[in-house]
Amino acid sequence: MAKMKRVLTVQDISCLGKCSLTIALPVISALGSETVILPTAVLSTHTMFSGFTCKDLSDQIEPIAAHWKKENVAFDAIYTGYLGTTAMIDQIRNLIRSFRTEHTTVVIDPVMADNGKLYPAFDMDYVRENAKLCAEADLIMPNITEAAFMTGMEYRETYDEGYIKELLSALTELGAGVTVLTGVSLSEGKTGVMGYERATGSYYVYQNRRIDASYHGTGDLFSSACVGEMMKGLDWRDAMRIAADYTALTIEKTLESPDKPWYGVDFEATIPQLIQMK
Ligand code: PXL
Repeated sequence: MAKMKRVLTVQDISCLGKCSLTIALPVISALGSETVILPTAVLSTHTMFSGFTCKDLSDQIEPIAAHWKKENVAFDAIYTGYLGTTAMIDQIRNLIRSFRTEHTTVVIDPVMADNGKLYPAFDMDYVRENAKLCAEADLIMPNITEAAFMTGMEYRETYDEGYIKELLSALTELGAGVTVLTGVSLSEGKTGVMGYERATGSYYVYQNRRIDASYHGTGDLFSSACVGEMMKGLDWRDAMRIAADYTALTIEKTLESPDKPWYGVDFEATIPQLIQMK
């Protein structure tokens, strides 16, 4: 049996709300990797609820990292998501530099915006810091809104492949070897991803059925599934394809739920299928 991979995922923990760590930990674990977590903040809920509490954990990052160093801990992947503050981004850059080896895959999902708007806690300083952080990554996976903010390009709701290629080219300038744009819809009734690999100059497009529903945490679900699949040894293109299929299936399953949860998807119900996906 191959040695188990170890992933460090760095994101907030929203106690209620099915996003960030409450998705990354079960999904990556289910795909067979040891999942080490580093919570950047503890929130009562994700930020789409009103009145959420938030305790920033920036004073914990360095002592935790120092302890891991003492224990000689190493990671096969470091995957970051929602971080919370510009100061936190700076700390996480140091953490990545301190723990990455030539065998570590660094995946950055610059979680900060969707549907043309920044999430409540963020401003343009946060955008600029995230754009700088992308230089540390082997692979980045922003959505179109995050890509537009980070590159200064116009955000468009209707677009063609030319616009997506321009965004990918501007994102590649941020420094990562592979850039994947999520939520890319290239024809009526379809949605998926489009990626670009700097080393080969090649594009990858995957389009799936588009389900007319918008759920919180689906970006985190997609990214976590990608990371988990890549740790199984899959090429990034296959990982994206499976993650897109899993996300679509999970949204469909959630729509069938009698509870109609508005705040998150029923990914727990589709984990058995994820494990079988090829
Ligand atoms: O799913 C992204 C996300 C993660 N963490 C928190 C959030 C959000 C999106 O709003 O609020 C706290």
